Amino acid sequence: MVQTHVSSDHIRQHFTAAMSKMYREEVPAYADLVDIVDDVNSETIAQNSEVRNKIEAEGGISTLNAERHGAIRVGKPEELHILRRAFAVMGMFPVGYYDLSVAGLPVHSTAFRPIKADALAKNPFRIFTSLLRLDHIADEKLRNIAGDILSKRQIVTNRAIELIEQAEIKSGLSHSQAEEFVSELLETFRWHSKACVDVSTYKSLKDQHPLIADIVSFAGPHINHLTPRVLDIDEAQRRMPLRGLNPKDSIEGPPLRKCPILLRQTAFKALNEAVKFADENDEDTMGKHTARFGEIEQRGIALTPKGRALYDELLANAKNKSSQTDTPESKSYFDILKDEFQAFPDDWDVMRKEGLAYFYYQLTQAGKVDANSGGLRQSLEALISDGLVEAIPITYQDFLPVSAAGIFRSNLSSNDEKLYASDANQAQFEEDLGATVQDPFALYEMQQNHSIEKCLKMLNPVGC
Ligand code: OOG
Ligand code: NI
Repeated sequence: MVQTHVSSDHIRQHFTAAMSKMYREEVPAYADLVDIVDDVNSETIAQNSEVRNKIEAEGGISTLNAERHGAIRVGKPEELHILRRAFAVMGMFPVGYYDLSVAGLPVHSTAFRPIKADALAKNPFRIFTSLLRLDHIADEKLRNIAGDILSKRQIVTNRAIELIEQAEIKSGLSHSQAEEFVSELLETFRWHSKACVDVSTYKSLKDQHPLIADIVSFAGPHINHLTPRVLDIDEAQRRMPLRGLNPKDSIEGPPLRKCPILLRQTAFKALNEAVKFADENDEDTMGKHTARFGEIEQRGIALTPKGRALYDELLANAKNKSSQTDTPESKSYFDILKDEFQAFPDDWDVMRKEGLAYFYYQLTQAGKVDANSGGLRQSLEALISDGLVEAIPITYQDFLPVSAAGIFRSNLSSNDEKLYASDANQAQFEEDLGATVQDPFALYEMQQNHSIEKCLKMLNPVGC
């Protein structure tokens, strides 16, 4: 009998739910954040019928409430490599290269995520994955110690590796194998309250950089946050302190707009958690480690390289201005940001015509009627102004290095906002990964172009 495989989308959905349950149990403050998000989302839906219809069209409240992303940090190339294979079983592929050395962080990263529009619609769960750059540890002795510790660990269970191999050979997993795979893989991301280094090693790693201590001192890459989607991030940010959560000072990304762009995100700061070091055996001598937090996100339209350049420029201006004006009567960062972004058109049609953002084109009801009668020959713009074709914003599915750096920083108790010389090394990252990372812009552009071709073909059937 041929065994039927479950879809990779199904495995990803199952994995997302299992990670969510584990993390809510591990970090009760995260469960509180999820409660805030649920409240804000149901209130927003109740108050706004346009939002309600949109959410229903996207699959309803359970799709809305599934987590959108999480993040991990791995220590060596082999770990990145095996996780790339594990995520592929769940239809998650590396997209984008993020060089975080510009923010003084000794890591570079990618995001594993679904690629196709239908897979994203079912469950867009992404894992932002950072790889430690050992060569960024200046102290040679410490670099060798860290390398030595990392060389001894295996972060994926033997059974999970067997199941990954099975999935690769057979192009999928059966239902029971998929369940076993998810529960085995969960072990990789579980928290370890016992460190695998002694307290003095921990301290010297931390002195180099808190991120290095977080990556090297434990048996595995614990999930460090999960991020649900919230429909009103400003309101959720306001509510955090009311539930005893300590939010970071400002929301990362663009300001609030009528036509949302890219990604806005904020987090409650990482908790100071008790850990036991390898040389401690008495509860009283428990040490502390800061790693795990909770985040929320709200996404807008994907920008073209031109739109992204404008976004980067305006954001940099706002950051510069706010660091120069540090008097009590000076404007808040939020007001400066809002002022700067006046220069970014807040109108779908203008953004589209100026080539600032990506859109998905589809036939309107009238367009469908015309397609059946055939014979038209018009440009895309004419078809849009005649009401035969409509342009729908394509949602941004990726991350933003400046925002990511802000999220890292607020959770490492570091206020260092300096920019460092870039030390990007995508080629090395891809070699360690064992695959190339896909270019996010190319993915959005392809989606946009396919949709245009489809519309034109349906409306201009004669010879084009
Ligand atoms: C990852 C921070 C990046 C985001 O949402 O930008 C991130 C980390 O702290 O490991 O998750
Ligand atoms: Ni995040």
